[in-house]
Amino acid sequence: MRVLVLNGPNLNLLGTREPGVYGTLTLADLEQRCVQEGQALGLQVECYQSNHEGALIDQIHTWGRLHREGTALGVVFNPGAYTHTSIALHDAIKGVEPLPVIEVHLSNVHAREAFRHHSWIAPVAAGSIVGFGVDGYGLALQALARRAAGLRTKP
Ligand code: CA2
Repeated sequence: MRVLVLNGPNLNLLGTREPGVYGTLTLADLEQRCVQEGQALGLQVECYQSNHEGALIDQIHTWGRLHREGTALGVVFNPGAYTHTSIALHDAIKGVEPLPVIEVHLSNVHAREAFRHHSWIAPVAAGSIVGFGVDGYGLALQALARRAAGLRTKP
């Protein structure tokens, strides 16, 4: 089954600045790890990054259709700063329910500036994983694989 790892604005700069906050791995390293961890879980991971809100919305719509057709499991999504501003992304995710979208943040947004504490994505996400760096993406892939296998522990 296909899974999309979707990264939003400025995440193409990973590994070049702010290593204390975001780590030293580049986006290419992160994506390679996701593909490998996906393989171990039996998932076909595809990766996409954009600095443009509309391009991210288009991906959500496409993967909503693939999920309806039964070929896609879900999306692991780090919306970057759009997390805190984008009602359009909130609406896009709501518009393709029941596509499971797992929100991931490298940093612990709740331990940072107040403007990072609110997420427009969290209320429409299947769940959120924050503060575990690149490991968070692997945890999200595991969560999708477990859902697919019917192993999810219900809240
Ligand atoms: O912690 C995360 O993953 C964030 O989504 C990262 C966003 C930030 O706006 C969110 O509040 C939390 C920022 C991504 C920018 O990444 C950079 C990486 C290296 C150098 C500069 C920016």
